[in-house]
Amino acid sequence: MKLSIAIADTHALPSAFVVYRGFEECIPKAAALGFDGVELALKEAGEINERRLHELLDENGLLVSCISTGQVYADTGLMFTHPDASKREEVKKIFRGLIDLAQDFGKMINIGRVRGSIGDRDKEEVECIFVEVARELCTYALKKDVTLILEPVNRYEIDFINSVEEGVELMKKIDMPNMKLMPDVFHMNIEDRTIGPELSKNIEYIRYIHMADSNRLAPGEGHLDFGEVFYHLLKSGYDGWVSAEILPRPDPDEAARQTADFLLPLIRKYNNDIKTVAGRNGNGTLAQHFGLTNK
Ligand code: LER
Ligand code: MN
Repeated sequence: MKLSIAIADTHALPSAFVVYRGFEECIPKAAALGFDGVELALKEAGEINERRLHELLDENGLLVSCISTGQVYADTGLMFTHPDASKREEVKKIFRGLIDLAQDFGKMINIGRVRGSIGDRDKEEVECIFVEVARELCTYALKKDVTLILEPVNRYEIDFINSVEEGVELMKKIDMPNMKLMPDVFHMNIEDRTIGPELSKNIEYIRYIHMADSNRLAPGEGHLDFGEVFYHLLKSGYDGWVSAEILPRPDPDEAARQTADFLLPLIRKYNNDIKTVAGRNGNGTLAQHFGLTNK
């Protein structure tokens, strides 16, 4: 398991939901705290100076974990399920550019609110459009070894694909090998019956996980049971990225530090033990594994 943190460049919209702003200043800071990678929040591929980003990542020994696309929606209002087909062509073009970029940076692109909402339309009609667009982009991305990761987002932000269960239904309908899920435990805390068991049950679809506490502060600053989350991930053998997508409070540096202080020791333990304990279901000693839970 590797740990990442959400970052945008200095010119990103105020609404970009990231901890850090500014690649030059913050990539070295993330490395110094012990993060393995950065999650890039972009609105289009042209924002990136690829050569300089490569240099910065190499100098600091960091990877790009994935490219996130909330700003595509926030900046342009474009969405996969836009009723106007010409607008759907525009969003597909932006995504093809991001897929090309992701070949070199992380090989994963998220689909969050850019999927669009149902509003007063028929749910099945919206779903059909979504499946068609997602399949087309997956077909393009497959040739480039890039995976699209769909993020269930809670009902207070969007009315389409709120829970992991709904995300899994869509995975089955899209039926492409490079279409996977990106659960966010903050949204799961609102929408799903459980967090750890739900992740474990659907692990075959899960390629990436957003971490934030119940109040969207750094893990450890709210009341989510991360011991339970890590326990179930360990049992199911999850070995992918987890990424801190939290409010930059009390300030970005402190939020990043709190995240590293809380998650890095857990992840060290996790990586030590995953080889020996993965797959051993129902072992009572695992329940206390992380010293945070007795569930
Ligand atoms: C995006 O990853 C997300 O979790 C959304 O809540 C941002 O609005
Ligand atoms: Mn998220």
